[in-house]
Amino acid sequence: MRSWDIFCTVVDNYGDIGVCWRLARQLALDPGRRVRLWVDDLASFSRICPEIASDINTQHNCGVDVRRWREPFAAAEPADVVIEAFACDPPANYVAAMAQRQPKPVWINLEFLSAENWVLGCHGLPSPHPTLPLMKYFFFPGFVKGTGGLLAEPGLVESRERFQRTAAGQARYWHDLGLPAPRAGEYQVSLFCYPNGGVGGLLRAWAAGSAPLRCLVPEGIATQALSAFFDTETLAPGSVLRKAGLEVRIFPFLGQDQYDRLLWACDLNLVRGEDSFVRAQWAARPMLWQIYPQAEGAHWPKLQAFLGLYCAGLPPEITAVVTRFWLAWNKGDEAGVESAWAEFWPYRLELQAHARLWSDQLAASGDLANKLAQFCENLLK
Ligand code: TRH
Repeated sequence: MRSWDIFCTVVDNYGDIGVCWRLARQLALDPGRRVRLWVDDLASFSRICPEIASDINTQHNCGVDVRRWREPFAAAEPADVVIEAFACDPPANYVAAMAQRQPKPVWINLEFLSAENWVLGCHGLPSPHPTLPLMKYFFFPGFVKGTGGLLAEPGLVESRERFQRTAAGQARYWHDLGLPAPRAGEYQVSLFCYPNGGVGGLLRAWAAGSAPLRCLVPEGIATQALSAFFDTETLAPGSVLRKAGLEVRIFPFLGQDQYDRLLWACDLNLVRGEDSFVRAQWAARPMLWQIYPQAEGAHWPKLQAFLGLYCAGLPPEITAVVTRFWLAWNKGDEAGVESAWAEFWPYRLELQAHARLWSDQLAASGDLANKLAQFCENLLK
């Protein structure tokens, strides 16, 4: 039996815990592993997994031993494998205990996702601790062979295929969300973004479109733009806003699995950050990504690097359209987004086919949890 400890600090938003929770759940599927997940913010955790109580120090869910990470950190026996997510620094007394342990734990820093080329040169590199007899390894997720891959639970592609093929399953899904089934010919779009000046441009384009479009928005997202466009302050879960062919529905934040299905059910997904971005790729549907904005524009090369990979299989004219749309969206350029939509959406069938090919390509290069487990097993030998 191998023990694993995963440490997660919630810096902001839901991506940190979103990634750690997926990883912990998948690792725990193997009966040969005992997985503990240390999280410093259970309130954020409970939003993506409503079964998690935000005021309990120790709880079990999906085979994972979930612990509240509090300082001062009470002594805990270090695990065989210790994962710190996104360089979050495990507690000092825990690290000291790791140094005492024989054999030493395998210590991994699970890094942020990037499509940049340098990742290939850094994935798997060791880094000795400055003062303790410990080695830490950098594990980089990625989109290509030679990286750590992307999180994908077993059976993901098959479940998605089944869901997208069966109208009854989708009808049940909409019903369970408390939403009417889509109207005939109506496009479904999910919208999850940071505050973005481009939202107004999209709403205008959608309302003016020749086909009906339903936009599904989690509570608290794009509130300013929605209030301004629909001239209302009333934006709560259950709100329905309408203008011409556009209908916007606000829904309560969903559990992670339900959110994944929303992405499967939509014709286009607007996603952000890291985890919803990855899930949109697994949804095999056209997408628009708002990257997490970083100081001094450090996110722009990351966005370009991803576009370079993602668009490699597309004809040049579609690449140009996708690039214009994604750049305008990430700049929050309202007029640019509105005009980019007009050239983007006519390519939806090509983009749909491409999204499926892209997902197949990702699936062929192996998933992160398995690659990570293999990497650690080799070090534990
Ligand atoms: O919430 P985010 O903006 O997280 C970000 C990024 O990860 C970023 O890289 C990181 O630096 C920053 O946090 C600290 O976006 P992300 O990554 O998509 O995470 C959102 C999570 O929330 C994801 O696991 C999906 C989940 N989610 C639900 O479970 N239900 C929902 O209704 C929605 C909208 C999202």
